Amino acid sequence: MNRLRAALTAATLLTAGGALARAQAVDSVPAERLAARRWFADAKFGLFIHWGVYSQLGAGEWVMHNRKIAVADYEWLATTFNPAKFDAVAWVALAQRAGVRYITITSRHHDGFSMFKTGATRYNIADWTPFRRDPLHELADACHAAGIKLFFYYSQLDWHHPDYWPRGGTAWNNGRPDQGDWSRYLAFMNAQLTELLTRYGDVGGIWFDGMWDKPDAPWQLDTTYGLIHRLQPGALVVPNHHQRPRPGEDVQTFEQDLPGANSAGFNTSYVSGDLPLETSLTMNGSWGFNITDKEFKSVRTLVGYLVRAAGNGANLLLNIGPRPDGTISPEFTARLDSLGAWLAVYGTAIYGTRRGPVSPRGWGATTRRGDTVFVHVLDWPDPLLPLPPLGARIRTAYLLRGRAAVPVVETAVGVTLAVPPASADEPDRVIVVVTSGSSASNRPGR
Ligand code: FHN
Repeated sequence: MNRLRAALTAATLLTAGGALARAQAVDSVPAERLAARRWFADAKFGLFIHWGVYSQLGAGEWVMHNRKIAVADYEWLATTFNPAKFDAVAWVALAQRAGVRYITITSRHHDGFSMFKTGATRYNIADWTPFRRDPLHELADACHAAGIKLFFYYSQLDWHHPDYWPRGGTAWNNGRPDQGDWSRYLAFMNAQLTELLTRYGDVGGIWFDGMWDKPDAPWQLDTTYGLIHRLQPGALVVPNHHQRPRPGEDVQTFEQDLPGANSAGFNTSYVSGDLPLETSLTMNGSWGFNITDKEFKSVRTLVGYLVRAAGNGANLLLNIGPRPDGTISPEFTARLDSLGAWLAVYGTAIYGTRRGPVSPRGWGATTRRGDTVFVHVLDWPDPLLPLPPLGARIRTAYLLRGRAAVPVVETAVGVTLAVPPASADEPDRVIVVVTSGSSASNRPGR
């Protein structure tokens, strides 16, 4: 409690004092955070969870905005939220079966409703709803017991808080007063972040979203990032602002796109060469629970994303939208179980790897660990696969599944591998190529 009080005082001071805030600016990165970045780059697979009051309407997490729901009506909706079947241990058991190394869950989305007990507002799940429990606390306990890291998604954009003023690009007339105090809003956010970083044990990091709603507002990021890194020196700042990374940020994350791609229309083409990378992806077309969205990606497609993310040096943060009663629909659980079964066999070619010597191609991708290169053949109809030189002589090559030797022809201009025929039960034919040495770096993102 003393730790919390001290931290809250520090948060207030930091918010008030620009000079002190600048002194806290993160220019040099301490060893603990560098180690956390390496851990993150090794992890490769995370589970994203979008869950909140909006889940009740079964129309995604933007339903308040999309249906232009007034604050007063949404507040009433929140009083009925009672996810009695929520079972943190079961959620984490599913995550373990899937083979994810971390979970990132919405602590507060754009609707402004806090999914944790907070002293900063009564508009939170423990004080506002009949549920009364703090699901994030239960989830944190279950994650710690299972050795899975927990990250908190935190929306900077808020459709409910009166002090989110002036409003941003997504605003509509929802019954809030046309006035507010921005510095009070920043203090509110910093107080909540302080709670998240002092009451839930070790936290993997904070995953920010929504700054794009007011890109030019004085967000005082140095203050907030400094606060996070001071409270938990190993916690990572993951900003989903779709821009080039700034000082104090630890991961470059891309939404619905692999690093550098921009099919979603808002990702930057800049890809950091120093920071770990991440791609967040919906399993169907929605983040929050959407009862009519049945456009689920196949297991083969999801394996392809995981492999291509790793081939780009990135993690895959794969999303589920649990139901309002706390259960998880079978479309999600079945796919996660299948990915876990796939990783049980092929995980060595994913976890702890960096991107390989051949950048991702139409046929697949390469990853590497030390002197071993993993050639992931996702889509190639022919029995021979030509590659550019791998940067070191080849000592041996074999199939990951079954260990059968793979014939290789190595010349001055490249390498040709014999590829086994494609089969329905093997979305990724992985060839393990052991080379005579590697000068490849183990840096995150590389
Ligand atoms: O608006 C959000 C959206 O609801 C969701 O949370 C995704 C997750 O990457 N991010 C935002 C859009 O950038």
